[in-house]
Amino acid sequence: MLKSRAAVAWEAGKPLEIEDVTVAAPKEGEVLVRIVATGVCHTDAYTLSGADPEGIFPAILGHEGGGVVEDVGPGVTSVAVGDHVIPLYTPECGKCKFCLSGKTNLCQAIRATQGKGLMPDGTTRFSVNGKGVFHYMGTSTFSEYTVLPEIALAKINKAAPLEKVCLLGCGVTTGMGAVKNTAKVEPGSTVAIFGLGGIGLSAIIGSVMAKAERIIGIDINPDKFEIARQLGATDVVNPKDHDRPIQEVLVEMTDGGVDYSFECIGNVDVMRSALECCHKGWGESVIIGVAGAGEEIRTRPFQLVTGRVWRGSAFGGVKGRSELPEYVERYLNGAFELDTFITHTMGLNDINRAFDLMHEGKSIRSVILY
Ligand code: NAD
Ligand code: DAO
Ligand code: ZN
Ligand code: ZN
Repeated sequence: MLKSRAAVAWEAGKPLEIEDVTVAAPKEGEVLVRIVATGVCHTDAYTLSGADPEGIFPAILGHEGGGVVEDVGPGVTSVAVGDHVIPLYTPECGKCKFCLSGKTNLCQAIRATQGKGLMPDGTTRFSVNGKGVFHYMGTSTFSEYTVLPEIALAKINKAAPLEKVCLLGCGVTTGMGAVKNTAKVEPGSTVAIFGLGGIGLSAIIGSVMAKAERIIGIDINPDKFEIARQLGATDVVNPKDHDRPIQEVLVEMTDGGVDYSFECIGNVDVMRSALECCHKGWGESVIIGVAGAGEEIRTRPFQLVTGRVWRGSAFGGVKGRSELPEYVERYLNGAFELDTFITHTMGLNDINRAFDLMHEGKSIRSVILY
C-alpha cells in the first residue's frame, strides 16, 4: 500500500478534487507505475461531462501518460523496476483472437473489466478513506502512482523525455496512426481534417508524412489555424464563414471531393459532412471523434453506394506494445515534434484549469507534471 496524490472525479460534471489516494500493491501480472507527466485529452473531459456510456464514478481519469516502473507483481516478465513506460488504454496481449487476427489493435483480453473501471481480477487498487475508487480506461494517469496490467504498458527508450512523449499515449499517436494505418493515405492525396485539436493536428502531421499534396484543416475556432498551417495544412476553412453546408464548399474547392477525411471532434453532424465531402467513387472518411451516449450517424445510403467509405479508428490502429516504442524512436530521431502541442504545463493541483483551457479553446494540450 502507498499513498498517492491523485485528481479524483467524484461525480459527473463536477471539478476534479485532489486527494491522498491509497494505492494497493500490484497483484499477479500487474505493475505499479509512477506517472511523471500526463496530457489532458478531450476524452477525459467527455467522460467527466457524463456523456460517456461507460463513465463510472468515483474514478481517477487520465490516459495520456508517461512514467517509470516502481514495482512489479508476481509473474511480470516484460518490464522491470526503473523501465520507462507509456500506459496503454488499448492493451496488447498478443494471444487473444483480436491480437492474432492481424486485422485490429483492439485487444480484448481485459476489455470486460477495463470497461467497468476494474483491474482484470474484478477489483480496484484505488481507495480514499476505505471507499473504492474506479480505474479509468485501465490507465488512471491523473494519479502519481497507478497500477496497470503488464499487457497495458509499452516499454520505451529511457532517453525520451516523458513530459513530452506522454502525448504518444493518446492524441499524437491517434491522429498520426489514423492517417497511416486506417486510411493509408497515399502521396499526392487531398485530405480534409475536421477539428484542429490535439488529434486533428496530429492527423496533419501524419498527412505531411504521407506526402499528401493538399491538407485542408477545418475548425470553427480560427485561433487553431496558425498552428495548423505551421504543421503543414495547405488550406484552412471556418464553416462559420459559409452559409451553406461545409461539404459543398469542400467538394467545390477540391474538384469533386477529397480522397480522405478525418473527423476529430465527436460531432455526429460533422461526421456526416466529413463523409459527404469525400470524392465520389473512392473517398474515405475516418471517424476518430467520440460522440455522446446514444448519438447516431446519418447519411443517405447512396453516398456509400456511390463509392464513399466510412471507417473508424481507435488509438490510430496502433498496437501499443509492439509498435508504440517505434513512434518514440521516430520522435527521438526528429521525424516529428511535440513541443507545438504542449501549449500549457501545470502541476496536479491546477488540473481543473487544463479542462477550462480546453473548453475555452485556448489549449492544444495541457501537460500535468507531477
Ligand atoms: P480538442 O477539444 O482539443 O479539439 C477539438 C477541436 O474541434 C477544437 O479545435 C474545436 O474548436 C473543434 N470543433 C468543435 N466543434 C466543431 C465543429 N462543429 N466544426 C469544426 N470544428 C469543431 O479535442 P481532441 O483532444 O483533439 O479530441 C478530439 C476528439 O477525438 C474527441 O472526441 C476525443 O474524444 C476523440 N479521441 C478519439 C480517440 C480515438 O482513439 N478514436 C483518441 C483520442 C481522442
Ligand atoms: O475494444 O471495445 C473496445 C474498446 C476499445 C477502446 C478504444 C477507445 C478508443 C476511443 C476512445 C478515445 C480514447 C481516448
Ligand atoms: Zn485521448
Ligand atoms: Zn489481445
